Amino acid sequence: MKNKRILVIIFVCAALCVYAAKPLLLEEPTLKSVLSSKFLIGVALNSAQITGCDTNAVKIIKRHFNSVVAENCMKCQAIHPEENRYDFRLADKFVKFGEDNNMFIIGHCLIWHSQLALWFCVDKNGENVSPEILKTRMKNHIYTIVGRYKGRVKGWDVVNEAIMEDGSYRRSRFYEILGEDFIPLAFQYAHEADPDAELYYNDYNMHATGKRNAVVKLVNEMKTKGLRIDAVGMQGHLGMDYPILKDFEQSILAYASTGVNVMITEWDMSALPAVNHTANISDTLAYKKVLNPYPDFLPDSVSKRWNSKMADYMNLFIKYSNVISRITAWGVSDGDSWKNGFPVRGRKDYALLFNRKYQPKEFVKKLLKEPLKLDRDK
Ligand code: 9MR
Repeated sequence: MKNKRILVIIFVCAALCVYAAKPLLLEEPTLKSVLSSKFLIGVALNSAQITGCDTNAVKIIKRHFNSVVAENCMKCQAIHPEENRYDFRLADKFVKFGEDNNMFIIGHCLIWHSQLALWFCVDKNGENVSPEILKTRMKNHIYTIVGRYKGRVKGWDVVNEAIMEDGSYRRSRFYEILGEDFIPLAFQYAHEADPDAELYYNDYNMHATGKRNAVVKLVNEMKTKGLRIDAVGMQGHLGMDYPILKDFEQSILAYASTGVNVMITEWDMSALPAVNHTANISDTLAYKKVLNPYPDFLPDSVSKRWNSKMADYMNLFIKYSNVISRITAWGVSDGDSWKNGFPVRGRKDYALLFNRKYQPKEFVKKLLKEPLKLDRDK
């Protein structure tokens, strides 16, 4: 009898333990659970993820992120390859993916000199079209794409990479034909196409003083003209020794001073040394080693430094979460990163938040364990 009672007590205790442990398991921290009070945490999706082929990545995306951006499928070359032909197949799937998973969906990007369909700025003879024709083409392009996803895509990178580090305008065909006006015009068309959508200017090397001043001027001028601009996107393509954190911080403050939000878009950090194209190395093997120093794995010492630098940046973003409204990683796991082939084909990089086995990097693990208290681990 006594034994039976003990057995019952053990059974009840075990059941209670299982019951108590269950919610704990369910509530394991995720990036979005620890950061959602600070900012949106987003990720760029490639075609294997959008179509669901990369099931490991899809699990991570659904679990950790609450915002998505199209890495490539909304670029002009992909979505509008010919003047009278759009290809929405992948972009439609991308938007559906975001909606099905309750995510804040970002469209990237409407006007960009790169990945621009060949027809866009030229006539049959390859000569620049007139300002009027280019305006009409831009308007059709923006109205059609933004209009199609009206109310579903919540924010657009309207203009991408139009200003150089020294603050001058990039000599793109848009600039050649329309001068500085192409930027406000693009914002005007995007706003007309979806008055509720957020609109962003997005660029890289946004820590550079010349570019910083020019972008601040641009935003202020657009606001004076009464145009909608919601945020400046600072692409976060970082290296381990570049840029200087202080410069990046200065820029966050400068962009925020205009009254718009700041977004850290396209976040990644190359673990490889910067490529010095002028290096004079006569031995081919030595040259390959310099360009692709970690073809098998990232040594611990380098990995530690990488994690420490990424933690520094995450701490900076958290410090300014009153003005930073979104952080977006430019890919899920290291294998996805554009950095693997850049600037030299075939080199292996380790730039993202999850490794090639889809495991979180050390700084991410720490962040999940002790959110908002990332310490430097040198
Ligand atoms: O990551 C993107 C890569 O897959 C593409 O081949 C490349 C060209 O379209 O663009 C990469 O993304 C770029 C982004 O659209 C704009 N900022 C720079 C990014 C890295 O080149």
